[in-house]
Amino acid sequence: TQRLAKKRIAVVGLGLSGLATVRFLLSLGVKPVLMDSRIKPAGIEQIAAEKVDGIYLGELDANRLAKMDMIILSPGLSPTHPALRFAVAQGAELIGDVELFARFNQKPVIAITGSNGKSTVTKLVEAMLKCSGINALAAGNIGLPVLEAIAQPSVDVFVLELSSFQLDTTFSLQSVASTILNISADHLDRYHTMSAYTESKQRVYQHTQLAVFNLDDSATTPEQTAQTLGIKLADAAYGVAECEGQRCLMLASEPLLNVSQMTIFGAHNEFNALVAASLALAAGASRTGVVQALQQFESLPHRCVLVTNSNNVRWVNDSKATNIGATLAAIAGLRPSVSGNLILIAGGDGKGADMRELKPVLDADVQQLITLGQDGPAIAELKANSIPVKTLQDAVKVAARLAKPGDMVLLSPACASLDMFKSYSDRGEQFASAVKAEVL
Ligand code: UMA
Ligand code: ADP
Repeated sequence: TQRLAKKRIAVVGLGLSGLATVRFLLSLGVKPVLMDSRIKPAGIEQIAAEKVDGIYLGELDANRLAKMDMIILSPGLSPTHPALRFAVAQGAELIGDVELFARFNQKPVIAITGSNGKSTVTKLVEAMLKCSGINALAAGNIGLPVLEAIAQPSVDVFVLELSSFQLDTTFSLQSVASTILNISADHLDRYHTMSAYTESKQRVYQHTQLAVFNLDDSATTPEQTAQTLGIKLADAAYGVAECEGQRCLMLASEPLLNVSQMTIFGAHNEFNALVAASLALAAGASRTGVVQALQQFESLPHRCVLVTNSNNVRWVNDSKATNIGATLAAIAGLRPSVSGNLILIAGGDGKGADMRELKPVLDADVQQLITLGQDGPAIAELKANSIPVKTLQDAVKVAARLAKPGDMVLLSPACASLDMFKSYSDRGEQFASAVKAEVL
């Protein structure tokens, strides 16, 4: 704290994590300079101007930044911004909120990253630890800023969901166990190449005692040396195997529970459950606690959730599928349960991904495609007779007209929502309302 108090510190970005960083620094008696590239960031009124060392809004000022000893950057801003690069070249230290957390935290950490499944695994690990009598708290990209979490009393273990943006500015985070669940194209508007994106994710293994990885996805294999545990559904040691006629989750070659007893479904969720169990056990969970959590866990909102079954047509909201990998997983997980047609609603902001990756699955598993949003046309051209629409409400109307008993209508956009909606949850809620208005 004393060392921090002597430094000139700027908090850049005043969103959720930036505001939590400011509050944390103020609680230590440190007065930071605040900056945001937006003229009017929401939440700015929460800060009393007299408590900080100045608030500067609008275009980032390179000269002001260059005067700083330390810059604490929000994940939504790229460290490659020219003003930040200039300041770093002049000697400023650039870190993120997770790095500051790491420097102050004394509790065990489980760290989770990957292109898809992060939130599900994070909440599962938290639940498994809680069911084992360990007071776990999920934080990070999942929504609770790490520097808000650090102030919570009587936490035994932090379960951190980390985005690649957060990992880019994290250097010394120690963890009891960590994982990269999978890597598929995402955020290419910021990373430009898959190797840069993969490198960012690999940082999660830097100071970990156990690296849990996906044997079916070589990009997740730890490059750093640590104790490792590879997971693969087709493996009888850590995977899914037949026992007494039932499909069972296996951990260390011992059956854990029947897959049918889990509340979440689909191959991707069986994998998520195995990774979560391995991480939780490393942090002290009991097998009984792990099983109990898997039997009780409720699927997170907007991830393959049934909105309604009306006239034997199931309407499913998977608005959280903000990249191609998530949509492929949803279709692979759900298609086997659909006796009729699968009607897919997709499109939005593709974040620079190559939509052609969807083509084989659109050909094989999707009977009718409805597209919307900025990158809707790039998806529409992959399938004959696809129907472009202007709004999500129109998409629902078209789907309602086409759907017959036995069909499923799936909103799984493979794209971010920000071109048309406030967030993926706003998109999911609008979908659910439109469905209810149309069919109920
Ligand atoms: N922004 C500016 N100028 C600034 C600062 C931010 O234009 O000076 C914009 C960003 O480009 C972005 C938005 O404001 O569009 C929010 O950015 P932020 O860095 O202020 O974000 P926070 O509100 O602090 O929320 C962040 C994470 N957001 C991002 O990484 C973009 C949240 O993850 C996370 O829950 C929160 O910290 C708490 O740790 C959200 C997210 O979308 C869910 N994450 C991405 C994802 O999951 O794909 C990475
Ligand atoms: P994240 O936090 O990484 O975005 P979520 O758990 O919120 O992950 O799930 C996001 C989307 O990814 C959902 O649409 C879900 O169906 C899909 N998904 C979940 N787990 C996996 C996985 N292991 N592999 C691929 N897709 C997944």
